[in-house]
Amino acid sequence: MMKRYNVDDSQQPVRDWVHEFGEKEISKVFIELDRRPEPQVLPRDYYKKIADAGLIGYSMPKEYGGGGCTSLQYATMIEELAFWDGPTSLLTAVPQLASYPVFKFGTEEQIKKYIPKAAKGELIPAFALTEENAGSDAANQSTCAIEEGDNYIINGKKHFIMHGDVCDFAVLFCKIGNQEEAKRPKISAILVDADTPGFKGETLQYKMGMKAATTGRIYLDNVKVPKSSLLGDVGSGFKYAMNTLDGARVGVAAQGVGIAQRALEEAVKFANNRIAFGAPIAKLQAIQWMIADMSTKLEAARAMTYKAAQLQDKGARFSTEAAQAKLFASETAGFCVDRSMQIHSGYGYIGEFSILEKLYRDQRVLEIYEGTSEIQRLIIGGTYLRSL
Ligand code: COS
Repeated sequence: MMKRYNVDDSQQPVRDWVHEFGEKEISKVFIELDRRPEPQVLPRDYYKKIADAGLIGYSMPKEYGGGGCTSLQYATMIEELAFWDGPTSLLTAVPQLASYPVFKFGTEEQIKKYIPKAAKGELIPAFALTEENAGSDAANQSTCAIEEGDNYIINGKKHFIMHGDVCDFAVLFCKIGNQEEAKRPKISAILVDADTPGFKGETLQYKMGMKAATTGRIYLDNVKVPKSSLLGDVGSGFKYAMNTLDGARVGVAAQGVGIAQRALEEAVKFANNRIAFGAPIAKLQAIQWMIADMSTKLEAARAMTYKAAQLQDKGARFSTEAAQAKLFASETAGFCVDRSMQIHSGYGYIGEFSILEKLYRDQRVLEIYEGTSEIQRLIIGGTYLRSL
């Protein structure tokens, strides 16, 4: 394993912890999990193992059973998990992303109900924002809650929801009241238990990569929840969602760094061992340049990821830095996996010989989920254009 750059002393213990878990647990199962036939099923025993190791509750508050880590430590954990296996990092990140609005904006009662069990892996949360026509345009929500006495009656459909098929509860973003007159509906967040009548999850099939962490669709058909399930204030849901996504984007950036690191290490090992023209291909300048470009981009992505995490830890607004880190690190993962595959050539393209083919499929979504690269550019461009 190559030595990693740390910006402070809190990171190395996290790397060592994940490395031990990776060697002991992830390395045994990650190929098998990727190659299971459809339909994908959440590997519940494995999920529990990850939770028991403290990885799922790591960013949740200590007083509610979590690890109370900093954003920098969280990014380091996700990076190292993604080095071992992208889907395992995603299985770990999704519950933390989905729990964040609960412990950040929820009441004491709501936090107590959900967070300790989510941290232990006993309740699986989902962050239900995206709809068929509300992906990049996240505010364009159709799902609607209507007030009826002390309850909300919710109807709608959510789409591309990580763990939406298997969740025990969802942080559901929707309009309250029809708001037909409004140009932009005011979005709210409501906590919905998955065993409420009318709530149905479904697994999306034939996903390209990141298979062990399942993606779903949620149908809401006259789902009745008490008004006490409202999270925070009516109409503040969009800001809660955007705030949550800022942190989630640091996590995706960290996944990019981890996958890029793995691609680089696989390339170096291969280049030093593969003999062509009578010597290891590492002796060829064409290969050396690829390694140089991969490692340079990787280190830049790493520095940007830690910068965004450190800003989050300081309590500063970090939306732009998170978008920059996510954009650059996800594109870097794509670049490094592609170059590593080129170095491996046929040994990269065919999964019998290396994990490059799997890395290729796993990394592709980094430029899509938690806001596409185009959305990140829109956020970044907007900030700079408003800055003078
Ligand atoms: N944190 C806190 N508040 C934020 C915010 C953030 N990161 N981003 C925006 N807001 C606030 C704005 O300040 C604004 O508030 P006011 O109305 O009080 O001024 C409000 O939210 C609306 O912001 P904006 O006008 O910028 O929203 P837009 O609808 O134009 O779009 C984008 C914003 C495109 C950036 C947003 O819709 C987005 O991120 N889309 C991608 C969603 C996504 O990542 N989906 C992936 C899957 S979800 S798991």
